[in-house]
Amino acid sequence: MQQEPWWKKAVVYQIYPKSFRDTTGNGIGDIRGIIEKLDYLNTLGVDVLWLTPIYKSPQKDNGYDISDYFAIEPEYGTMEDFEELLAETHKRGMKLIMDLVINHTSTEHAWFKQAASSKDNPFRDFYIWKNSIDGKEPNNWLSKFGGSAWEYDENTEQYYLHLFDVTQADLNWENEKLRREVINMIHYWADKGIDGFRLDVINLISKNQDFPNDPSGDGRKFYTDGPRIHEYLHVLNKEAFSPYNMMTVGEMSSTTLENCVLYTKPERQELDMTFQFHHLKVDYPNGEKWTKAPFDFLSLKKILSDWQVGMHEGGGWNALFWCNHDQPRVVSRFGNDQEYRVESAKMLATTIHMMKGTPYIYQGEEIGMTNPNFQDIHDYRDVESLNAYKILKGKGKSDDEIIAILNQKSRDNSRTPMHWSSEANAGFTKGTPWIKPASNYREINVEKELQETNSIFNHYQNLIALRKEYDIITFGDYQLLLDDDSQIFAYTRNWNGEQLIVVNNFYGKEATVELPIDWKDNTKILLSNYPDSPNASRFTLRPYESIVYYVK
Ligand code: TEU
Repeated sequence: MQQEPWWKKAVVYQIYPKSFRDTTGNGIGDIRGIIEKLDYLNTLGVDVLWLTPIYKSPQKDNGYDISDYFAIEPEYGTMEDFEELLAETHKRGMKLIMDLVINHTSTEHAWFKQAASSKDNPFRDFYIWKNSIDGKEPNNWLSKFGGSAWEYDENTEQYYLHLFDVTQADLNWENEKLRREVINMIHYWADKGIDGFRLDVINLISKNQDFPNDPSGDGRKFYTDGPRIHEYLHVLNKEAFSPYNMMTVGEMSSTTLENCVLYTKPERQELDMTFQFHHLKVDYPNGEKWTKAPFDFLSLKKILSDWQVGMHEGGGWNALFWCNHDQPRVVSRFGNDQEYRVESAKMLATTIHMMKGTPYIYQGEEIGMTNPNFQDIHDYRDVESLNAYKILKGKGKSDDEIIAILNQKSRDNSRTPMHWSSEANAGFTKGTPWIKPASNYREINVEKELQETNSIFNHYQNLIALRKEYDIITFGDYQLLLDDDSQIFAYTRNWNGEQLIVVNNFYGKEATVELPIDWKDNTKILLSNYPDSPNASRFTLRPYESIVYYVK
């Protein structure tokens, strides 16, 4: 058998440095805070750390607006701190990947300042500039953060494109010089010894060069998985990723299964794996995020299952996740963050970790952190949430209605400080935190989790340890069971005559289950979230009960 790449058996932990651990007292997490917690991460058992952007940035979008790719944001520390972090991570047998944000830069970046200075500046073509049409924007494309995707520049009398915030100008990938600069920049970080990259909204970098109007939509069909995306990724792979044997995971906005197979099929040499978000839109009725809505459980099962089967059959590879810095806390979203917080957090962890792909854990997920339920708009910090507030206000919604929506949907739900202890500010900072911690940190924190034997943390440790022990978790193929059951998410994994049977109750009420399986006497329970779970093909599951069976 051909040797499988190491990252197929790995578990990744995502760190949002701003909210992880502050060692200086300025209220903002920093690199030295990550170094301080490396032993904790090692105890959890993760293999790879992914840092969201720590490059120099005006922080309009918390670092996704980069003004210098070669410098560390002073709020987070120095290049020496970073080098120490990398060395200390490697010393503990873990790897480190960074965020690569190359769809756009901050408008504070030297390239943009040059580009905006005059139409004939040599950097003008690093960005996308268009004339107005009939005195208006060049087309009707919308920014993902609300409003037009075009901003008028008075000085040069043209518009520039920004698919995100107005301070995040889209780069012009048609320009060979820009592509060369990006490759040089990747070499710089690769030469420092980092182990790979998470590529931010990478499937948006190639735009339809006609920049057509989109009467029936917001323009996304003209730049999502765009015309030259596969070519660009192949070149990045050949010239930058492969020579350094880097691990790569692409964040794919509104992508398709077909494209993700193409992005990750090894022989095409593009990326190693992809994040897709369709399973995290099951609480966006008719595609609308900014509304309070329950989640559609049958769609959740179907979407995840289609991707399990489709990526397997197509020879691609999934990144598995519930949470990141753009998503609400999963226990508040698909579980129960009150009475069954512990049970449902464990159940959700098992559901995703037993699937085929590389799992990602977002800081705080491993202790069951919840949405903070901020009641005051002034507690919110996120640019997208604050824009949504203005837009919803403009549509006549009351503050109470908007707060209820943000409580469910805001990206700040996952950006509150990590709960280290029951000390002030959850042990995150001795100063004033840049965003308030959730008020439940005295009950939910790392210190407490580490003292308990059946903690959520412990459950994540077990899941990681099982992945190391049982190759079927990495390689087995996936089959959904009980497709139409509106309460149970059950599936099997099969490999080399072995079988895993994973059964999860997604609700706070009991469920009687009859598995369409020929039950074998030697079936054993590998993991469950209740003591004395049943071992049979017909049984009653308790609220949020979750069981993994193994048979050979
Ligand atoms: O996110 C891209 C993205 O499309 C989202 O998940 C985004 O937050 C969502 O569409 C808003 O509704 C990435 C980063 O993860 C995010 O933090 C950045 O703000 C964004 O790119 C721009 O760099």
